[in-house]
Amino acid sequence: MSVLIVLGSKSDSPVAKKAVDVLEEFKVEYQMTVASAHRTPERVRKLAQESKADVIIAIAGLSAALPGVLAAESLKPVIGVPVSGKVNLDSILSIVQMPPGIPVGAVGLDNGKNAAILAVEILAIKEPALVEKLENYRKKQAEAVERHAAELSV
Ligand code: RP5
Repeated sequence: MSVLIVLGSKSDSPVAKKAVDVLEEFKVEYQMTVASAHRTPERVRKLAQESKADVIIAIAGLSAALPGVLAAESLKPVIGVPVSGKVNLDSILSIVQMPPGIPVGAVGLDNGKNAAILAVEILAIKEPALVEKLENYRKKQAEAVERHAAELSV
């Protein structure tokens, strides 16, 4: 089981790093590449049609067509990550406002981390070992909040 991460541009790397960190923590296999819906439409089409990955994470800014085009060309679930820029709503709306029939699961601005966690949750449907890792992940997160509460509460 694996995840394909597609960046619309090399400049989206800091957001991709957040997704990669999570996938590595969960020891989930992934492939990563750059392909642009506008600058290299054929490359995007080929990737969508030929990828053996189970879930696709597509990271793009500006008029972020990449997640939608990957979703149009593939039956795999696509998670779109809008990248921030001068006008933050551009990429969010491009990803959220897909026409009915071709869905893209959207996470928050620059939130590569949530995209990867959601991808792991999708893979966990067929992979019980990942369910256990997700439970531990949530437990550690909750423990951190308890620690912070103990530190800061008055
Ligand atoms: C989008 O345009 C990319 O996903 C990136 O977020 C943005 C800017 O691209 P570059 O000009 O930095 O290559 O297609």
